[in-house]
Amino acid sequence: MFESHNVLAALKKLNLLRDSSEWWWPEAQTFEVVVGAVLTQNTKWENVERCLKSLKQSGILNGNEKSLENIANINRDVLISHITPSGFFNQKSTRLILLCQNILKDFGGFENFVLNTDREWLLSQKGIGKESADSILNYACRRDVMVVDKYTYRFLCTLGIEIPDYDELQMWFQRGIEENLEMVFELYSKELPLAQIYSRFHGKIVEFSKKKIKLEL
Ligand code: 39A
Repeated sequence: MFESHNVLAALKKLNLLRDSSEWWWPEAQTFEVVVGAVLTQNTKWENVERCLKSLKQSGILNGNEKSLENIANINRDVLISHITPSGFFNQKSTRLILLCQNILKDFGGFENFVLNTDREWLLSQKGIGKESADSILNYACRRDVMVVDKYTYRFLCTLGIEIPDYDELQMWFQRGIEENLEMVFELYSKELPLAQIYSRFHGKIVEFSKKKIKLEL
């Protein structure tokens, strides 16, 4: 039987992230991840990219603390006009505005949110499920959690392991890495932060799934 570090080793040989950023998710560790995590629910990433581009061109997302306030205070119809390509825009606009208002109310700003939020707080927000919560925790807040989305579930199924429960699937991926960290560091020839190993592992799985090729373990 194989473990998740064997899967990482096989994926790593394919150089799937050669055109990606260090943490795979564009603008990782910024507020943009929070917006992307909500918009990417039930849609293709390419649609999310169109929305993010539109939000940036209008100055609503502008790479600093103001972005959070901009969305917390935006007129809903204006937000909808930018996020229509992501689908479910009525729901997503309401949820994104409320999420940003609650971040401001409970944390005062994005920096404090990054340091002090947790999975429980995120899951208590309307429209934030485990996948979105973990995307925010890992890609925005650098926490040691691996996102296990539908790509991850289906990918592991193709390798003969079916784990339908989100938390169990996440545990399978994380345990194989955490219990074999020395081997994982050797793969990278250096000690990457665990959070970044998870970011890149998840990114590799998504990129691999888009290619529809077979993995040789
Ligand atoms: N499905 C996806 C993605 N595909 C992605 N990227 C490419 C960069 N992100 C960040 C999230 N979900």
